[in-house]
Amino acid sequence: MGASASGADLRGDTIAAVATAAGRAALAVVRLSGPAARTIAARVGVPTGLEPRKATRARLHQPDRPAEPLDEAVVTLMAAPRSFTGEDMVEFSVHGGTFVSRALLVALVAAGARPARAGEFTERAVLHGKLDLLQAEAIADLIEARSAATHRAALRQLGGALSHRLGAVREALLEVEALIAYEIDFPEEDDGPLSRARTLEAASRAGAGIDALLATLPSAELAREGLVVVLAGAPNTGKSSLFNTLAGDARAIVSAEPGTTRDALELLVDDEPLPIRFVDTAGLRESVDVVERLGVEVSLRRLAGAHAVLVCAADDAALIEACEAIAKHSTAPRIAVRTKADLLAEGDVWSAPAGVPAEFSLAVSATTGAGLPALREAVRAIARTHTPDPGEEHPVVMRARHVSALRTARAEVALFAEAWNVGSLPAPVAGTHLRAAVLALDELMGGIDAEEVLGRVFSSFCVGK
Ligand SMILES: Nc1nc2c(ncn2[C@@H]2O[C@H](COP(=O)(O)OP(=O)(O)OP(=O)(O)O)[C@@H](O)[C@H]2O)c(=O)[nH]1
Ligand SMILES: [Mg+2]
Repeated sequence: MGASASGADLRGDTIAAVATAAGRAALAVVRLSGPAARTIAARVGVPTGLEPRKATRARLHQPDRPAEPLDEAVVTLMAAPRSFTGEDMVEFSVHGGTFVSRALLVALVAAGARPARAGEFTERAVLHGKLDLLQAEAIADLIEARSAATHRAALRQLGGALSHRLGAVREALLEVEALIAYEIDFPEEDDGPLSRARTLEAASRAGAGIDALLATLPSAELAREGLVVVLAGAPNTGKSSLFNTLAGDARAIVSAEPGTTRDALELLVDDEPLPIRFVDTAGLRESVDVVERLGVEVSLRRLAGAHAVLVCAADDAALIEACEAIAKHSTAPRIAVRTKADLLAEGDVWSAPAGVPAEFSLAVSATTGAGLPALREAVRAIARTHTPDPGEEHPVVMRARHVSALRTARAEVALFAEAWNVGSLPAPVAGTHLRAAVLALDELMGGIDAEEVLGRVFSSFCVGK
């Protein structure tokens, strides 16, 4: 395994890397992992006989040259197998910035370590059975997380929720295999239709388990991409101004000239239960201007993909009209937004006109910020209709790798059920589909010696992780 691109040498190799991002910072972390970790650490000044898990101060120096200091650091030994990688690990908290950590890495390499490849620490954790492959991917997702929703999904996967669900599906498949093995071995003890039905029932349970996981794809995508909320309406109704207020920044050009916005602008705002992707679009009208017409086409396209629409208009009659017009282009829930509420007569409390064809109605002012909390709340209410009950443990499939393995497994289960149902194939042949399904799941969880899979997964990791 040691010669391959992905397989770590589980015996000889000790790896080192800077685990924190380069740049000006108070601290940086350098990690060392492998059987020679203690010896190599000692060569750069770490006291010998460190007590595991106890932070110890050390005066680090060039290998075997105490007169050439590197840094005053805090060093912690995690002894095998109770470490992240399952090997002896030494973690150095050194002073931040780019120089000290790089110099220590060079010193560690001079003392006998090898610079780690991207994701190699986590790969070792997988190879030592500390994590399965799905949990390892969850670490990468956790590092990449940009919203509370993706953070939550990654933590759930790291906690083993997805592995657990897949394990249950795998168990169901093994049960089917056991049932047909019994038939193959003892054909004379034919239980007839009863055992055939039992086998099919177990296969359909496994199939349903896979379907349930595949059904989480849209919610995983929403967590990553955000709920798409399109601001739409006639020109000059204040869409871009509202967009800017939501962004807290002058992102879109605003002017008293109708037809200002041409291209769609996007803004991703983290929120609960989902991040929100606000999209400002060109005002909808018939125009002779070619560019504006193209802009309107973009608006209509974005409307078709919206999860919710903020229908903007600056007076009540126009608001009703705009809601009706938008309904032709989007079936998503509408929030009727009466814009420029600061222009209402003083003391006037706006109430939605009767029969406005929208799920929510409210008045906002981009100028004063009035009505924005209600708008955010209405958007949240729509987001909640797209998320499962937060009280439940819902693992989701996040990656193309998961989807493709699950689809393979699902197709094989279906092929098995079909062959079994019509009795067209002898049991051992039908059983090959079950094996293929189990193998797809094993590859997904990293349960088999799949170096290629490991290589593919870990190449996208950060160095030092
Ligand atoms: N008083 C007041 N004026 C506003 C408000 N929002 C926008 N306006 C004004 O309305 C005009 C149009 O604003 P925009 O935000 O460019 O409108 P738009 O809907 O994006 O227009 P198009 O891009 O042309 O479709 C500008 O003169 C803004 O200053 C508001 O809340 N109060
Ligand atoms: Mg605009």
